[in-house]
Amino acid sequence: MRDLVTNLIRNYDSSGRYLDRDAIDSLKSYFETGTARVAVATLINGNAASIVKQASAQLYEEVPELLRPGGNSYTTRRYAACLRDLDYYLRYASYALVAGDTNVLDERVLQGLRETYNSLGVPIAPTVRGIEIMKDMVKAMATEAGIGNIGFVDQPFDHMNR
Ligand code: CYC
Repeated sequence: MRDLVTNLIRNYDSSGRYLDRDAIDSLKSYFETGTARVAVATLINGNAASIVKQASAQLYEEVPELLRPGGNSYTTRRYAACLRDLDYYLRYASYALVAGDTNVLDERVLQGLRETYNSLGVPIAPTVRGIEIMKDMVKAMATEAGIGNIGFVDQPFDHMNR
């Protein structure tokens, strides 16, 4: 697991360089957004259950066949697995937001996931849509809470949806 600062120091150290202009700029923008990152993580923590619930409701409204016989969320077991997956994506997105780095997502979430989904027949497109709905909800909540400059919120969600 790496955050923006450790990742940057590790890169500069491996080539024995002092922090240059690029490094300083990137550190500056990270620290400038630090308080807002923590504020967004706090918003997510306090509203995770309702974000997952509303996002899944919207997803199933948009793609109702998921819930019908033959759909990948049909049966309570699969329905529950889908809510759990959305919750994983949201929780790990909150870690990556604070870290300012997507490495935690690669290591803990995305590794091998496509293969798992393919082998279980979990459809990727609605999963991507679910993550996008959660992103939009988090951004709307952050804006409503008066957290300015929330451009950094996109990064972890978009990274999972690559
Ligand atoms: C299953 N989701 C799984 C499985 C894994 C993950 C490993 C297979 C094992 C299991 O059923 O628990 C995902 N596990 C993760 C992730 C992590 C992890 C991300 C990192 C922390 O440890 N089905 C739909 C929706 C979508 C969905 C589109 C939700 C958005 O229709 C998800 N994932 C879904 C479903 C299953 C699943 C239904 C069960 C599939 C099955 O067993 O048939």
